[in-house]
Amino acid sequence: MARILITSAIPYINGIKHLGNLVGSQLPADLYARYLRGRGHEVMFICATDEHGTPAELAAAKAGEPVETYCARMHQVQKDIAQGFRLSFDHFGRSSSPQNHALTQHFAGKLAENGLISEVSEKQVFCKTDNRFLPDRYITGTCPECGYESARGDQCENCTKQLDPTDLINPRSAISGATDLEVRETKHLYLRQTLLKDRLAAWIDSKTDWPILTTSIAKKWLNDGDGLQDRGITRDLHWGVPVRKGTEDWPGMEGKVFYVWFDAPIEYIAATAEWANAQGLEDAAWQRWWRTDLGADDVRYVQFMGKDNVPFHTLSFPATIMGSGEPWKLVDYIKSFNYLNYDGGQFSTSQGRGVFMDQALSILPPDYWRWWLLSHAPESADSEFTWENFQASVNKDLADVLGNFVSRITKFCRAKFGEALPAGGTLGPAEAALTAELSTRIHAYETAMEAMEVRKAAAELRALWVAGNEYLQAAAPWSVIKTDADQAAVIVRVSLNLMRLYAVLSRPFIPDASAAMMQALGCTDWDWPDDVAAGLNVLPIGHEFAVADVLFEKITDEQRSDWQARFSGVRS
Ligand code: B3M
Ligand code: ZN
Repeated sequence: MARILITSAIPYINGIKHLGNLVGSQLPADLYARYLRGRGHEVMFICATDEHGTPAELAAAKAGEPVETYCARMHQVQKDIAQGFRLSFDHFGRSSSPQNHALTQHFAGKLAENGLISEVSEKQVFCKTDNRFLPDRYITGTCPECGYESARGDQCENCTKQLDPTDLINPRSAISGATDLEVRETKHLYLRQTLLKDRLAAWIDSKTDWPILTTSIAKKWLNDGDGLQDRGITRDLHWGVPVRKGTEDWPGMEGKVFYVWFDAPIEYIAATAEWANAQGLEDAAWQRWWRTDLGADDVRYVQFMGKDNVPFHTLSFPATIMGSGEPWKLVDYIKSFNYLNYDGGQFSTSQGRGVFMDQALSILPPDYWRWWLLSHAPESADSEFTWENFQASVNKDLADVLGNFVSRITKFCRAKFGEALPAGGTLGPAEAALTAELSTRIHAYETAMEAMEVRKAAAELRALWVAGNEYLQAAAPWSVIKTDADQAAVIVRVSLNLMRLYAVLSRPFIPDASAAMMQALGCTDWDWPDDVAAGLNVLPIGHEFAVADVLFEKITDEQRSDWQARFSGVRS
């Protein structure tokens, strides 16, 4: 049994995420966590809301609420939606937690002790119309790298370059559009990550098994001359973690907070501490996941994120960890994703284009979305959601292949033998061939899952469902029973046991359908089929079951075109 720590990029607090966000981090992380738990490993799966920064302040102001109230409310909203998608976090934390305040201040103090913080008196953009300093992402302008005209002051969405607002050409306030920006003097802390460049480079070079998407982005920003600059880690804002050196005041930094991107990844650790505290456990309970001197040396740590988050996770956060000089766990593997597009364009939170998580759940249960999103995950390239493709996948894979198998075998058994596994007959060559095929395919499924090849895993799972259908079709118990009831009984027993295997194997992808299959089978044995022959013999002769409700309803053409029209425009 291994111990695996899994974190998903933590979603910003303001607003509800769209399906592209979901498939880029939280959902594949959940797939992996569920798979590993299914194999009997010890898993700690962590996510949280990313609550600091100007977007939260502005959204709260717009909602007419104090920012603390707004964040508490939106945290609950996001938590409920995550539950709606069956995201099986061990803890869904909050970056505004006291634990994260303390840890963020602790890391800053250690970095200062180690000579990795400089105090820089700098000129910052102040907007007279808005009467405030403008945080980086609230200044827009043209990217100096690629020419994209709506680049934000912290990062260009188009080419992923990390930016400083003064790099932008033709800058303006993203809050008001005002161009009466002026530069004022203010003091900030900088993380001297350039001093860690060699260590970071050696570390990234040692990660030869990482996906190309991850290492190519990391190396680009590490080696492209100005990629790894020292970065400001404080801001002139009210809402955030107050700047302190550990538990002490930081002279000259009164009234300032840490930059949201400094405290957000630290929340992975803090959320694990929140988990332990919520369970009434000692600090040792979370430290054994994060401190290599306190038991985490045998933990494998895997992060999931969209490609735009890769620079912060391959450079800035590791710089914080390494620079602390303390034995904190560094990530072992970063699984990153490209973008999911929506029906001929892009998902857009600002324009409300596409399907958002709450809307998705309002029209169909979570398994339908989980299956489509995971089986079309944007791994090697961007992928696209279309309603036609969604309808076709659901109707074919879920309804025609898996759903049909389950309905056919349970109904046939009830009609001919009653609602219990029938006696009689012995396994023959067809069952031996099925067992051999399932063994090979389950092995391929496991290999894909362990490599986090999400699409491939989905394809292997589907192939397993197809194999069962083909067996049933060829064995044809509905014909055999006319001449040989014992032989028909064998086919039925094997098929009902196969249904249990499908519940176990499919659970990481479609947990509700798996639970429904198990419930219909009157079974609670979720053991992974390490031995397929034994796995096909778990439900004994005489074991009672009930015919399952329809597992998946087909999506009609009318529904498809209704939804297509409903989600084409702007979210109100
Ligand atoms: N909240 C950006 C995002 O949601 C940011 C991720 C933080 S991960 C520590 O894409
Ligand atoms: Zn750019």
